[in-house]
Amino acid sequence: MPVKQFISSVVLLATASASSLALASTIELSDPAVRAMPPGAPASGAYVTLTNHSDQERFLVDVESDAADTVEIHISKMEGETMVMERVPHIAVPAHGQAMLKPGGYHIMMIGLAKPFKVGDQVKFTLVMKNGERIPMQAPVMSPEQMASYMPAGMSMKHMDHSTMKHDDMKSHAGHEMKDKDEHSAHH
Ligand SMILES: [Cu+2]
Repeated sequence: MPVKQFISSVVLLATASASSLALASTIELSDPAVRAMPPGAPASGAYVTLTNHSDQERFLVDVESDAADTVEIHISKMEGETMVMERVPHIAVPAHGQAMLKPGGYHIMMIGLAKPFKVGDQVKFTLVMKNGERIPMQAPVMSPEQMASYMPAGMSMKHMDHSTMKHDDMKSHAGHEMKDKDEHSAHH
């Protein structure tokens, strides 16, 4: 690269980083969660919301963790009456948009757990993007009750499953969970 051009790109870079701290990572993670499983359970799932602050579509292509032998990106979907899971090659995060990994949809599948996940434990992951970026993530292990009401921020009812049965189910769970949480915090 000619020196002059090199200098101008350095200046550009410096300007960009001054105006935006997000230069290092344009992907923001929120609401990380790992599902607690009973001892002996062979697998569990992890969830997170990725927000893309850049003008380019980004792709989550891999997830690494020492907490399980195998970590894969999956999607859950209905096949007739049955919920099935499938491995996917990537999850797209649209420019200035979000990708939500959540129960019943995209998730991080952990198979062969190194040790049982206890509620409150923190599990470490590395999210690998298609452009080579590696994003560290730490996710708390959540109880079944917490998972029942787990809903990523910014997710509204209209984004959810449109079957009315599911809606009613979710609502009643959410209501129960509120009470459960209050009881929990009173005990602790
Ligand atoms: Cu799965």
